Amino acid sequence: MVGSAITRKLQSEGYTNLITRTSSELDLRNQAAVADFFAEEQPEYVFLAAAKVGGIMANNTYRAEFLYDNLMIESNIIHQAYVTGVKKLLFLGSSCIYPKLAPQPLKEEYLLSGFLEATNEPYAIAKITGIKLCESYRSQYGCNFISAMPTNLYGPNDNYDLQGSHVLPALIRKFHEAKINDQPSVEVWGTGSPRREFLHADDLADACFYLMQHYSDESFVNIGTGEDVTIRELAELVKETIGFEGELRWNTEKPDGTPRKLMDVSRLHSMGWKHTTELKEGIEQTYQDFLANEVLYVE
Ligand code: GFB
Repeated sequence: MVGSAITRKLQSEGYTNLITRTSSELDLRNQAAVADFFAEEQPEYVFLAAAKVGGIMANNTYRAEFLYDNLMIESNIIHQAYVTGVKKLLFLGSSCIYPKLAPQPLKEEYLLSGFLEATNEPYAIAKITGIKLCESYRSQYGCNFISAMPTNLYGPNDNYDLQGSHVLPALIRKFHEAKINDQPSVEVWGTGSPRREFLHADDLADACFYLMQHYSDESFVNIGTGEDVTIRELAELVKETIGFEGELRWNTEKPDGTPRKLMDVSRLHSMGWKHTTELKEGIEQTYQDFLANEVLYVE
């Protein structure tokens, strides 16, 4: 989802010499394969969006994979970017790097000030390592490697697998299927009280492009909207957008995860960047994209 959004953004800005690989073409966990790729292609600018990602259940179930895959991907790419003299690299982390009970909104300086949320601790540790790799290659070797921490994302090419996905695509699929199958209710996980912030992938891509052009400091930067909703409010919004008229059934056997993770985006705003797609409009667009690609997304 993020890689394709960044590619669309670069193409719309007129860039043509884009070097991309799918995971089946290049296994980024393989050190030798990544070294060969960098030596051969010699990229000048690197957007490091590749990662093993998923929603709360995937993170909590595949804990070893979320740690190992992400550590390998980041280490291989960041090291080879240094070896081959990449001019600039942008590493993308996640809002789950912050302590579970950090004050809200989350300021960049709260990193490593408390315990992490248990359901995604391995993923968070890998993403914190990515930040530290960028900082360390900058301080030891003078590499222009920067990091950005996006909030929860959604948009075209999201993962709609109900066990592995994040909440927004899961709700789109569930309400859509319940509507067309005339089901009386939809199961929603947890209590509905956690709060989450959602950013459209195209806004994220725009922010990444902006940072690549305008930002070259050591400290990482939050990317978000600065606004959040409860999962209950989100579910009502998706339900209304799709036009499902049945009930919500809250399954409290499923985890809530962290109670809130609202980004403090004042650093990014002070640099002159702000998101453009509001949540309601973004959900409408994403539902249209889901309808157009349903066969592809839920096969
Ligand atoms: O999006 P999500 O899976 O991840 O879940 P996190 C957000 C909230 O939505 C949780 C609830 O409170 C879920 O219990 N929820 C309700 C659902 N219904 C559903 C459903 O059908 N599917 C899903 N998936 N959730 C992830 C982290 O945390 O966020 C990652 O695990 C990463 O590490 C990512 O940081 C951005 O927001 O809780």
